[in-house]
Amino acid sequence: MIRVFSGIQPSGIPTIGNYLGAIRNWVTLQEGHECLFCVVDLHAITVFQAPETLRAHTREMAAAVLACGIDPARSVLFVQSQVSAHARLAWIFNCVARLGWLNRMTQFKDKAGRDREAASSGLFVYPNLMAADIAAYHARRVPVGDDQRQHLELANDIAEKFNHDYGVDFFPRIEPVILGAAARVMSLRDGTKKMSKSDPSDQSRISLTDGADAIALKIRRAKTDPAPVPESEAGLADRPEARNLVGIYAALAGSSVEQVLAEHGGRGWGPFKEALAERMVATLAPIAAETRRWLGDPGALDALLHEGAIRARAIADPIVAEAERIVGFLEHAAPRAGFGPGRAGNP
Ligand code: AQP
Repeated sequence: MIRVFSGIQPSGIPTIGNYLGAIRNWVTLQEGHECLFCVVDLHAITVFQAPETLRAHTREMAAAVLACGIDPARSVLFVQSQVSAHARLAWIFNCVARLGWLNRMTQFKDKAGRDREAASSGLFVYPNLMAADIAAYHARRVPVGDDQRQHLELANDIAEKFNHDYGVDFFPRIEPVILGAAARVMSLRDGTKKMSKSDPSDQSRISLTDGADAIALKIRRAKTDPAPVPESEAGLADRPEARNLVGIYAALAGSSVEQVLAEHGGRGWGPFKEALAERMVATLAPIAAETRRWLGDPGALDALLHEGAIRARAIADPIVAEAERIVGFLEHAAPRAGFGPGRAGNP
């Protein structure tokens, strides 16, 4: 079975962008693939997170992913910091990737903003950690939103350079899986900017836990232009906000943009937004209820994540140990009897 890996940062409550661009495709890929899904907290701290908030968001993200339909009996769901192989391989990849490659990454430029000198060095090498996340499992398919395409190209460059520098054929090429009409959902306030869970404006996004009233209000206030809903796709040219709302509708309805425009074209945005909000509530209400149910039992959630980390380690540890051997590191010592935290004088 082909192995699939994907991750999501616990940097806030997941948005409808995360759902339509990534998580919904994860659910489909469970059929016929061996899947690993990871809450990537090491990535989240590339931008400061208050510790208690990070812990809460990590559980909320895991609960939301389960609520969306990830089945822990079929897929491995775990938290990145609980599997040390990610950080070990990321260091090796920091030494393989070239600064020039990282300088071309548009996400760093977007996230660092104008004051790049103040960004963390972790944010700059974020793509190397992402490459390590995937390579540590020899995963071949990675379902992501369109915004991650550039990082996945870089991950292939890193794997290829590792293989070339060390004269091996160890890390396989990976294939991005970018699916659907809403592979890039844009902000409700600015159709040229990606919808993000960490955007300072709550009005810019629909969160998976938003209730019916909040959804209706945010959609009603979503930016549009004065022209009505167009009757064909050509009428969406140079209208980023209109394209975004129609794209979200199509993704939720499981239809094409042309079909949506055939149904709604020529009408005003008022009735269109009402229909869009209705579809969104129908999709998100069961997800929000199931997320709350998981969050009501944090013990069960933590146990499920620990079990996931054990299963993930069983795959990643031998692969990363082999990468370390290829690089020239000495083998890890097996634990010796009598040594360990229980004995005075030993760490
Ligand atoms: N707006 C989006 N449209 C479609 N897909 C999206 N994804 C994110 N935003 C959109 C996809 O969701 C997956 C998880 O993303 P992530 O949490 O690892 O990081 P991100 O891409 O930086 O997502 P956010 O929501 O913008 O997080 P913050 O605010 O923390 O930066 C990825 O597959 C991504 O493509």
